[in-house]
Amino acid sequence: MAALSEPEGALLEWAWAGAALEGESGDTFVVRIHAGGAVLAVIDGLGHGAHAACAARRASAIVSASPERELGVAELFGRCHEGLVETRGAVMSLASYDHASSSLKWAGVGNVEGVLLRAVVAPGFADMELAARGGVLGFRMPELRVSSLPVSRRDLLILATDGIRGEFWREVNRHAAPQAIADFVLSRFARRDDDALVLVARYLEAAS
Ligand SMILES: [Mn+2]
Repeated sequence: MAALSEPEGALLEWAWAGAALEGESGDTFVVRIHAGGAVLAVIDGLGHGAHAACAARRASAIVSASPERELGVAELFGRCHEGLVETRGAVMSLASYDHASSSLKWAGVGNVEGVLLRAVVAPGFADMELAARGGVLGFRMPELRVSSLPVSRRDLLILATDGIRGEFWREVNRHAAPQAIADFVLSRFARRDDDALVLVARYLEAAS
């Protein structure tokens, strides 16, 4: 599907791939670059079809439209939970890069998988899987667990809904172009009994 990448000098290069089971996908994503960093989220509206898409769109609108000073990870989850009360509900994993400290905070509610694959694996810079909490935004908000990690140039973040089989990241070529990775993951690991979406972002911290 659509190829979207940021130009040279950007904080991130990123791409996504997705497929709907039928009609409109209940999976969606947000990439929001702002002055201090970037917020990325992948959202899966419960079930599939129009009601799932409606819930996912509402969460994505909240993350996209929140004022910049209110982009804290816990705040965003709280606002999505409140905003989704009248919907079918959604699960979400979200990562927030802070450019000044070269760090990333991430958290998940429900089963959107997140992995951080290091460009160079070193002490303190191991590959990481996001420890998401069980729950559904709009219905049951767990106590959020926000983790903070240092990030290095060219580290790769991948967020994928449960329409993608969970072991996908073990077979990814972490040095490939984001669109090539997204297309590979979708074509090889989509379960084909659910909507599927994968978002791939490489951190391009400005060389100093
Ligand atoms: Mn799903």
